[in-house]
Amino acid sequence: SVMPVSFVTVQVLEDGNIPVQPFLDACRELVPIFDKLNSTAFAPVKMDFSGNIRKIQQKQTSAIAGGSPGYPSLQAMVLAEVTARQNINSSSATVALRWLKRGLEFIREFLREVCSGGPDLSECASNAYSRTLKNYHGWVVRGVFAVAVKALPYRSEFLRHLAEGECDTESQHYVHSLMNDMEVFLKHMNAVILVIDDFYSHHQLDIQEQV
Ligand code: EIS
Repeated sequence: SVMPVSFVTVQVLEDGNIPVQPFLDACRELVPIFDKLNSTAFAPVKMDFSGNIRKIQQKQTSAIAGGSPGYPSLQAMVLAEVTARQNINSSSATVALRWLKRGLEFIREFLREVCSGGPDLSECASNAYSRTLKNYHGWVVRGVFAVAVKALPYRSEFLRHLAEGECDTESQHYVHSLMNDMEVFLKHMNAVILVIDDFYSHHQLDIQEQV
């Protein structure tokens, strides 16, 4: 495999539950890829995405520190908050996972655009944005996006960043393996996102407000 990111290891149990730790680890693995875009324009996005991960991690870590085995799944964590009426609270895992899901939806759509061959990454990102995060953003945040999108590198440079080590993005073989890996990755990532999305819809937790 040429691509390090592995949502492939995130389990969705037979009952549809998603264990917390492998999910958080997979999300965290995405951050260095965006780090390599190496631009201050991506700093707010990275902070937000990492902040969501950190918040959910803290909730799990403190449950374990308190002597419990921890939440068996993301859904159990959210439902515990809903039951305790803590889900509206801005410091809740329910809010953090809602935004993390939206970030993942954006990344999924972006990588799908890249996979289907879009040569212009700004266009890939804009298309992905229109289908996902844009709906939840007011004009100020849309402006932040417009700035970030201009800082995206060329496609070949981005593909080189996805690789584990040295590689040759001019090589057909390399690009072909990368696209294969990415498709496998996307398939797994999508399965996880759909489960979380259904869960949020089912419990009416997917609030449509704009930030
Ligand atoms: C949420 O933020 C917090 O996430 C949440 C809680 O505080 C809640 C309270 O209302 O607010 O305002 C944020 C929103 N988050 C709401 C916006 C942040 C800046 C987004 C700028 C728009 C740029 C979009 C994409 C940029 C193009 C990048 C192209 C790259 C190819 C390193 C990983 C990279 C991830 C990339 C995409 C993830 C974007 C996530 C944005 C989410 C968002 O809209 S809580 O915090 O509950 O944890 O405390």
